[in-house]
Amino acid sequence: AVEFCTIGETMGLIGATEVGPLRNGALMRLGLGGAESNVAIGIRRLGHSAAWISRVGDDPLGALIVRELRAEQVNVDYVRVDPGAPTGLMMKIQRTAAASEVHYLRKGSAAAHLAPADVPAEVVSQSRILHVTGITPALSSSAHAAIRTAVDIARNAGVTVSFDVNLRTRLWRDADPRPVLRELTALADVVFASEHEAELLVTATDPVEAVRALSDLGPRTAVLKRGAQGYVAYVDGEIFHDTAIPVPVADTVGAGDAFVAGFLAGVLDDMPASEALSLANYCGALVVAAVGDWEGLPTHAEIAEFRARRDAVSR
Ligand code: KDG
Repeated sequence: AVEFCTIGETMGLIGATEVGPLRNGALMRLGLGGAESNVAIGIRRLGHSAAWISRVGDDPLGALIVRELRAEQVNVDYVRVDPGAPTGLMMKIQRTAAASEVHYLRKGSAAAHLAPADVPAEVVSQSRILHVTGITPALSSSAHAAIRTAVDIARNAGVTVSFDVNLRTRLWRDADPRPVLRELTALADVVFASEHEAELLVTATDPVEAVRALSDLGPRTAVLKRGAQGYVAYVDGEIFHDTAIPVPVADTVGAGDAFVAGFLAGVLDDMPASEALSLANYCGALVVAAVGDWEGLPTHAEIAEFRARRDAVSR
């Protein structure tokens, strides 16, 4: 059995290697990215088994994604190769040195065809944590149904359900994301949200009120991810908070996924909340300090080294 499983879309990712608008052309580097598989990689690097459930197209991007995740020792046994639709693609540019911009070519992608039959019930029910995000229900109604199926299986089996709100405005177009995201929050044991996402779901005047209000929707644990300002968390009735660990920022995309991976790995290690949150904070910092959505995800050894030599050169 795998300890952690997640379901969602991973896309090819072409990222500009220079700053500026895309329309003028730019040198691009090909990789991959997807919120859920980013978390799976992070959990795996922290020493736990992880499965990523999805669909990819029968094309080189799909092959690249599966190959790379396998290289990260993420279980890809439950990834279906869909001959009828392409793997999605996302383009990431730095419009200015401080601001990333993401464009999607994912409509009708293989992962948008995810459906309840793609969910391996035995894998989900035998895991300790199922992680889903608010991206998947925005892909299609069958993808929405697939994560509902996974969540129902997990809940019935007593598996911890983790939900990252991950609002992607461009995917919702004219639809109102709130009822769907609120419902998934209510079904989760652990919810992660940015301040903006929390504002969408609950009414609160400060971060502490926001995490309490999110928890009132259902989850025992609610975590507000606040970028450089760090986090505020409500865990089993107790408030925890800290600022982010300061690092030279290379690329902020993926910081949230790294935070989630660190926290959930801490849960799998049965760490007290304060320790799991600290691990999460280090994971966020180390991803922000590296280019790429997931490449900087650390191992425990890398975190220890970073803590020991924050300002020194490691030789
Ligand atoms: O979460 C960071 C990115 O990797 C993620 O945003 C890509 O899955 C992605 C999406 O749908 O935007």
